[in-house]
Amino acid sequence: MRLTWSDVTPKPLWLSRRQLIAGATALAASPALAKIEAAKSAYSTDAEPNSLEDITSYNNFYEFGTGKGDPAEYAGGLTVDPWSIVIDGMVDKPGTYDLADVVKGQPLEERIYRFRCVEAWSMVVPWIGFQLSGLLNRVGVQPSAKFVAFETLVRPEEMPGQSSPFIDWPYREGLRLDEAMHPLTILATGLYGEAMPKQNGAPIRLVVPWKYGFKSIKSIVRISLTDAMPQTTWNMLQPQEYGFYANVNPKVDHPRWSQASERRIGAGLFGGRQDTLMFNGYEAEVASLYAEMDLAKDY
Ligand SMILES: Nc1nc2c(c(=O)[nH]1)N[C@H]1C(S)=C(S)[C@@H](COP(=O)(O)O)O[C@H]1N2
Ligand SMILES: [Mo]
Repeated sequence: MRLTWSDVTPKPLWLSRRQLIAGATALAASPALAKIEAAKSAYSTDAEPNSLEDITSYNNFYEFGTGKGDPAEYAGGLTVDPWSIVIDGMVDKPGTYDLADVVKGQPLEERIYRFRCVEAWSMVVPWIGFQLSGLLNRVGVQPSAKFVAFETLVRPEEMPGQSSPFIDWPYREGLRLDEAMHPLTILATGLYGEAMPKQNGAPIRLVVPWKYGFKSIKSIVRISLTDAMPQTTWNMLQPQEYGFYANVNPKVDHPRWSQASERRIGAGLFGGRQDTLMFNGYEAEVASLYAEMDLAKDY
């Protein structure tokens, strides 16, 4: 039997100290914080999840600034309700879907996944979400479609980082269709059994656990089916350093640093370094997707 975070982690360990002290009454009083009921998944790792504090205080979300603490500091002002997603391109049922409609009928699962950033740090996150394939099947992917493109919200009034032209907003990502349909690929609407924290990409974000973290685009407002490889934010910025595929690969170094090992956030100053695994440890599940490719070339 697989264990969920609540089985393995006493609540005081994953609730941050700050929340325990300042938020105990607010937490108990808020009906919005009702636990999301989700089934356990065979795709979960047995590794110990990071604390809620780690997961919500050390973030990359450039819409709120480039510092690891900026998302936690500035994302609180983001309006996530109402929220809708445009689904367009090569689909049978294009349209603007309310978030409730996107999620409707999709079985929510807890997926405890390893998460590996291209910057060589990593975490283990107990996501709540559903398979992207479920949504794509519902809207009907046409035979001509070969890729899925994603875009994040553009709302500079609420996203202070968007006043910087460093990135050509919106933040963009993309997957090949078979990658998008893979059962490990999820749209996550929460973590630790509750709605997605804003700094982690509320109200809905992609999670592709065998790829570097930048592929897992946050706060999605558009999903487009297309026959051409989509433009993706980091590839547009630095094509020599960040490819379209961005599969975690300890044997293909970033031009400026090694990818052979990673620092597990929260694991302590000396104990936190560990070997990076091929496809972030999901090789058995996904290697067949890339059988024909030279992974050093198609990085
Ligand atoms: N829209 C958007 N999505 C994004 C990013 C971003 O800056 N903007 N950063 C990416 C990077 S580099 C990483 S490592 C992960 C971080 O996710 P986390 O903060 O939930 O750990 O989000 C990814 N998704
Ligand atoms: Mo990242």
